[in-house]
Amino acid sequence: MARKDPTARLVERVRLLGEAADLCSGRVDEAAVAEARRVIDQTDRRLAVSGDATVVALAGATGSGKSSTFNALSATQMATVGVRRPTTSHALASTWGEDSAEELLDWLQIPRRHAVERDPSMAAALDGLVLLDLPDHDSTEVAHKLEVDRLVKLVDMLVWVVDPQKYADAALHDRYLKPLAQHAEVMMVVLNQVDLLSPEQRDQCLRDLRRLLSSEGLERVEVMAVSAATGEGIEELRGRLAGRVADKKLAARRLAADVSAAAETLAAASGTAPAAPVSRRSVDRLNAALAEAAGVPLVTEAVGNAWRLRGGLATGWPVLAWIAKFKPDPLRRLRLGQLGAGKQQSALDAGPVGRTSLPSTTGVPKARVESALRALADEASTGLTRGWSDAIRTAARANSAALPDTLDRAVATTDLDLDRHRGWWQLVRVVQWLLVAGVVVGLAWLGSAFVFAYLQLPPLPKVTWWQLPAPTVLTVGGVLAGLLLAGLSRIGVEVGARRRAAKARHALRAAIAAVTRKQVLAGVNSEIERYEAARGALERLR
Ligand SMILES: Nc1nc2c(ncn2[C@@H]2O[C@H](COP(=O)(O)OP(=O)(O)OP(=O)(O)O)[C@@H](O)[C@H]2O)c(=O)[nH]1
Ligand SMILES: [Mg+2]
Repeated sequence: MARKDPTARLVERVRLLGEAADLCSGRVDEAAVAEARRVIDQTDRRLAVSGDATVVALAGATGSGKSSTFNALSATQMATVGVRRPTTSHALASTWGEDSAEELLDWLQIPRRHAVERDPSMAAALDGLVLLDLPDHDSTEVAHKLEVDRLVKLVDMLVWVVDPQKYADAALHDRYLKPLAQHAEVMMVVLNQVDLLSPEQRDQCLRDLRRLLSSEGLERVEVMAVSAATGEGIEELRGRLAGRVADKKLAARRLAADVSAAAETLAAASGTAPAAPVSRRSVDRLNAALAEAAGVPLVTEAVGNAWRLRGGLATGWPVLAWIAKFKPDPLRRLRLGQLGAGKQQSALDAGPVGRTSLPSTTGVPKARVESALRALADEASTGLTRGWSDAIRTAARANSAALPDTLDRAVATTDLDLDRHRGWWQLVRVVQWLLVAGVVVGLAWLGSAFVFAYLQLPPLPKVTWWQLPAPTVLTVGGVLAGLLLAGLSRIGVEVGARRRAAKARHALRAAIAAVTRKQVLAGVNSEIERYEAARGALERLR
């Protein structure tokens, strides 16, 4: 309902208060939240229909004189008063006051409307009144009844217009009055056409009507006698309506005050200090503690050592390198990346990832994680009220039970990038084996020369390279070159090992930072955002 008046503001304020109450729920003193909700509920109910306009409907049986009363009250001939029954088939509206009730009437779906010129006798007393002339509720026309039933639920006040013949009609009492007994405060019964009665008959009639209403639990309903034809009692009826209009305006003002008070209470309970975002330092500290707890130093060392071992095996002098075969591979021992097994899986995806054999987090690293978590939560909740800081602490630790497993999974699924950068190992290996072959050929050659000499056979033809005998060059040179190549390769492997270790550390740290973001920071930040949203809403309400 967007009437361009203080009501629209009130509606917006109620919305903000509702938003704040929802956000504060569970984080702030429940009494303050409950009070805000109570005020919202009450205001909503009052505002739902009409803001601070007062919608009064004239309802009743056909021919009771609703349209005549409507005309009398609005001093117009807007409504058709007919002899043929029923006469009125669509609701009709008259509005009083400066504020446009267009949207309200659109919402009520009443296309026929009329703005009443200011009534000099009442001055501004009726400003805000929206008077409806309804069709008859006991109509032979089903549509009339539906229209009445629809509007009865929406209006602020119902004025039941009855006539001396049909005031006790069961259709009215059983279908409307009795079921609406809870709403006695917002109903009125007007006995019309009293000009047709003698004073005694009138008293008799009113007494009877009151008795009937009392028997239905409606003793508090106002009863009046009027005559739309002569104008008797109309002024008094207007006076009563003016009273209702004033009540509603007063109520709207009081509601506005209630909303402010509830907002104030909620703001005090929730806190007004801005929340500090989590600092880079706290996050770094937590990441470092988690990296240690997850065994990142252990893994990076193993990466370096595994590279050295594997590089040594591939590029070392084959005659000696086989000894290294008996050394266990440090990464396989941790059940981590094997060369050639590049894995790219998110640490948070559930999936069959075997646990690593890294030692589980206990003792000092665990205590360090705890304290880093606590420091981060403390920092994020500085200056906040108890409920909010508790919520932030809870959020920071929400996933801490699963944290060791999540971290282990993060480590296990990090691509340690051990597949690349080792093409040259194969080349060196081929050269090494060629050199070994050279040595074997040299040795065989020397051996056969020795056997030939021993058996005094003619010597083998002499081949010399660089003025040295070829078999000697092959044998000694092969060994020396193999050892030299192994030595040079070792330098290359060492450089690679350091680079791999550094890269693995980097990748593992990134994986752990992702775990921190999802498992810790997301919860903390959403709590901070929630606090800020509540604070923003309450700030705007002040
Ligand atoms: N004598 C007398 N006749 C009245 C009075 N009020 C209304 N009437 C007459 O009663 C008849 C019905 O009046 P309406 O105002 O059309 O009644 P209604 O309740 O609007 O009827 P529907 O539109 O059919 O539901 C008309 O002939 C009016 O002239 C009154 O106070 N005194
Ligand atoms: Mg009518």
